[in-house]
Amino acid sequence: MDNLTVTSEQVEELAKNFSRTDDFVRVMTYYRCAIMEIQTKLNVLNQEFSLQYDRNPFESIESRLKKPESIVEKMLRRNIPLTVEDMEQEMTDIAGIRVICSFQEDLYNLADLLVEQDDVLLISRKDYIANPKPNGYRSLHLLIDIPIFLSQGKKHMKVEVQFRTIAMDFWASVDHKLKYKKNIRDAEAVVGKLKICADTLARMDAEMEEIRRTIDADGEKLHE
Ligand code: 0O2
Repeated sequence: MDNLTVTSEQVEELAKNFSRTDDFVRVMTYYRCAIMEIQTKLNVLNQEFSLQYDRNPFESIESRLKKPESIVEKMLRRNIPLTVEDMEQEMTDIAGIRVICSFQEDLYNLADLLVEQDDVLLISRKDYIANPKPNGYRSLHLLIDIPIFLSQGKKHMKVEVQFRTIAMDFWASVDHKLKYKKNIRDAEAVVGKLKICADTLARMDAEMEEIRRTIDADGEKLHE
């Protein structure tokens, strides 16, 4: 079958069969366990950080496993053989975690503290905050290797962790809607406006960070 001409119905059918296999179900359970491991690490850091600095570094954590249709669609698009082994080897975003912070500084601190841990291996780091995408997308993406401990032994899993501020997340969720909407009148103008919003939100993040620093510094003086 020519991967370029596969219809959405065919993808759905292939995904249905692929996701029914025992191997697929087992591996997806492992990915779920890997998400739980990272979430626990982040929750521990959040608790400890709040003791030390009197605030929580993150507002919320979201997680998701990529849907079978999206997995199959991407594997076909990238000419990856449709096997569970190749999926584990080649796909890096099956397990995803999104950490939403109020402040940019906290987001970087949290990411550093996570990758410093003994059993966490950083595979790659994409800093779309320092280097935003041309459309204005900003986030810090870490691809992490984490072991999970099973009755049969240890297994290494890949998890993609995205760190964003609330403002970056707001922007990304609006941008995401644009991707799935067809027939938008003057899509070019919308893209342009979104870029302006991304820049405005980036300035706002910087100002909020400044306000937080002032509040923290004055708060310390009061306690002296
Ligand atoms: P979903 O539904 O969030 O999972 P790849 O992921 O391999 O196709 P690449 O370049 O390796 O491509 O990934 P990259 O740039 O690290 O980005 C992957 C994920 O980041 C996306 O996953 C989105 O979640 C997010 N992302 C990246 N660019 C944008 C953007 O311009 N707008 C928005 N809203 N999100 C973005 P998925 O699989 O596309 O989507």
